[in-house]
Amino acid sequence: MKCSTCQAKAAIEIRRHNAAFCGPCFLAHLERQVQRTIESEKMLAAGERVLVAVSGGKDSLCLWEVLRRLGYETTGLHLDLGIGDYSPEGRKKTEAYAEAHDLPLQVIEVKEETGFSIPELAGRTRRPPCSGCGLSKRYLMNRAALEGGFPVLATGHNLDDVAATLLGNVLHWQVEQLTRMTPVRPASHPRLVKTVKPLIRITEREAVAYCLLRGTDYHEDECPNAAGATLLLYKDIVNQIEAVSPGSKQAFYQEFGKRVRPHLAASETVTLRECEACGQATTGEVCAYCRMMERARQVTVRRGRVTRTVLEVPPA
Ligand code: Q46
Ligand code: ZN
Repeated sequence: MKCSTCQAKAAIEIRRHNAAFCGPCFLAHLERQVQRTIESEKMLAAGERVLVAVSGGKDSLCLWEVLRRLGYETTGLHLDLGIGDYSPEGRKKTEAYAEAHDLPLQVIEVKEETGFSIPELAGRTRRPPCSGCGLSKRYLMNRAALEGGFPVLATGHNLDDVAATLLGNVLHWQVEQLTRMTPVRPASHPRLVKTVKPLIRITEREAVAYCLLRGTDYHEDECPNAAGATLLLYKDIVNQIEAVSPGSKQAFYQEFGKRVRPHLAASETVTLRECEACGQATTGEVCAYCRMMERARQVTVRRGRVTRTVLEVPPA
């Protein structure tokens, strides 16, 4: 198989584009794809400071490397979730990358910030780890971006992520979530930072190939809490369809954006206000994060026949 661009021996085939590339042409192709996404979706303006959420995995390090090469002024943001052996390794890879390229990096230790690691938070609130983790990540990343004066936060969600999420939301007709499935979430409130997903046209396999060809060392392990997640099942189903019908994955997500989402967005009428506890944007009086943390700090004390719920850990 030959490279579609230079006719050298191809290293990777991309069936949905009906193309194959040698190493250097693939790197240029992927960076071009990301730049086109950024421009067509108006994700980043020239000279804008970008906060990049980096876990240390293939997608986020691929994103950071591409943005760095495209000339954007980036700062990394790593959340140390305190998950067993998984978190230290991701943090190590992120710090090594930042140091190697002399890039600024902010690390937030969730336990230090909130009083609980993600597993402790799950135990305290009796919610699945991913539920508290997702909410904490969104909240802490938004707050870090606001406090650091960043106009935009970039995350490494790729085509596999968004196509699988779309399938899940369609299967259950989660209309509210479908409405929010946009490559760009604008800053619809002064306490919300614009978020963008520049890798939505890049698959997981391509992010891996990019990191390997660029020599970017990433954390290969998945979070232990991801095992058995329904999102993995949806990814598998989408990949099975893609294998027999190349291009379906991208078309599924892109056509949703063109044909369906505009109708949903038109009906979106959410009024945001400031959380009475923390000042972040919310639809109710107190935001979901503050309510979750309040629950985590409470313990139930039983004395004789009397049961009381008391605040055990003071607010951070
Ligand atoms: S890190 Fe957190 Fe993920 Fe681990 S606990 Fe779940 S949400 S799986 S992207
Ligand atoms: Zn709050």
